[in-house]
Amino acid sequence: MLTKGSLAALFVAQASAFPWVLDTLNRPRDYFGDVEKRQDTQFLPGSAASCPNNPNHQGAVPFNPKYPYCGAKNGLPGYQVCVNNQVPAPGDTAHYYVKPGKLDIRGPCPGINTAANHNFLSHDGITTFTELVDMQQNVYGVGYDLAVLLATLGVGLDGDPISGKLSIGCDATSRTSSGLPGPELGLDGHNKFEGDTSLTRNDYFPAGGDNFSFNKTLYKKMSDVCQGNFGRQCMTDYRYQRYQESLNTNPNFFFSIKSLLLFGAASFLYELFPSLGDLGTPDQTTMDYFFKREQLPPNWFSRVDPYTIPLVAAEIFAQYEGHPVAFGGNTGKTNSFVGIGQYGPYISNGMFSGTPAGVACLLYQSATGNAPSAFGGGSIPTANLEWAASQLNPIFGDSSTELGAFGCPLAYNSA
Ligand code: HEM
Ligand SMILES: *[C@@H]1O[C@H](CO)[C@@H](O)[C@H](O)[C@H]1NC(C)=O
Ligand SMILES: CC(=O)N[C@H]1CO[C@H](CO)[C@@H](O)[C@@H]1O
Repeated sequence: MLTKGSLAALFVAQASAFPWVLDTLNRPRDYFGDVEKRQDTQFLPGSAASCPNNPNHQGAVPFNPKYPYCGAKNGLPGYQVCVNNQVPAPGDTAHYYVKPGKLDIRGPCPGINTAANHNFLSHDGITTFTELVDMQQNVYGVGYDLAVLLATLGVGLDGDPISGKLSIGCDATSRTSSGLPGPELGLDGHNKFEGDTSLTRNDYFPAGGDNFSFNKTLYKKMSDVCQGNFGRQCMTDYRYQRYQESLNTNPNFFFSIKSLLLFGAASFLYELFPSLGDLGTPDQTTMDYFFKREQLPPNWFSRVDPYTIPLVAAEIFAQYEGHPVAFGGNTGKTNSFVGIGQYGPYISNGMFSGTPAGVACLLYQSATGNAPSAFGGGSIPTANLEWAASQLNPIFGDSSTELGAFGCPLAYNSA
């Protein structure tokens, strides 16, 4: 088991025995085993060849003033505080649950799949930046800042910033692309947004490329650990267990700064999924609705106070500090872990060494790619990263807000 203490010892030991261990930053991405080593990617799960195509693309249900939800439309900020917001609103039949068909794309994110099943996103699974920003606010009470960050990560890493389109699962480049070079893998794309040690999804390599399907066995394990309370403590413990499993069973395990997003996603179980969000109860029945049925529970209300970037950064920090783990990866064999040594003020001796503000800054860097390739940067086209910075710089650079006061160094900040 890697604990903070044993890891520090490991680093000291390795640093003397293998002086290269602490010098991973300038290594090519394939220094770690977990590169896109997909010999024949064409017919793998998630690939373009196996991706369903629904010719009947409808788009999300348009904004209707009769049912404003949290008031978000056209990708702009909604009310932010969202009182008495029942979703779907009684009578708003356009947002009632519709089971996905065989031609509809679904992917690794239960929050997004559920929203698509309720037509807050296009039901076929080809969505847009604007739909994502509106949906997160209106359905879940996500703050505008976090809604933009997550949508930017999705579209910037896995979609097309010019068309604004994103597949919520498999590679649907033929329908998302504006003509930019390169495939747009969708949310299934590995080590862009999706990564190893997910709560209920397999790691990529042991599963032959399917890291996005819901795995019932993992869900049962999580439920066994949580015992009806999917709160912060349980997420902290279960995420740690998942890390150890990946370390021990996945020769190509890779844990980058983007993996911090997985702690963020884990916080959604207790901050966003319960009726009334953080004021509600993260119980088994609620989780069954989101993970197994991908449907909003009956008589369900969104969170009231917005879930913002500072709040999610604090949750990520708290879970990480509960069981600190090293950044790095296995190098082609199980238990062959090599840590990433130093990174700015954020990572030292492979461990996160910053504050919640530092977490927020690393989230920013995950989206704008302002990070060395050993951290999972490097494979995203510059145009995408510049676009991401143009979306996020106004939010992270507004010094009148709590987030702006974190003073994250901004990328591509010529303005
Ligand atoms: C634009 C917004 C969003 C995008 C692009 C997005 C994308 C993703 C992706 C790619 C994953 C897979 C990560 C992995 O396991 O490797 C994921 C996981 C997850 N997402 Fe989202 N997400 C978004 C918003 C949300 C929201 C608003 C919620 C909750 C209301 C949510 C709940 C979750 C949960 C619980 C997981 C973990 C699933 C698991 O590990 O089994 N997401 N999301
Ligand atoms: C689900 O996860 C378990 C535990 O990692 C694994 O043994 C099993 O093969 C996975 N099931 C599928 C269908 O991939
Ligand atoms: C949970 C799940 O669907 N797992 C899949 C993992 O990937 C393998 C190989 O593609 C599939 O056979 C499994 O069904």
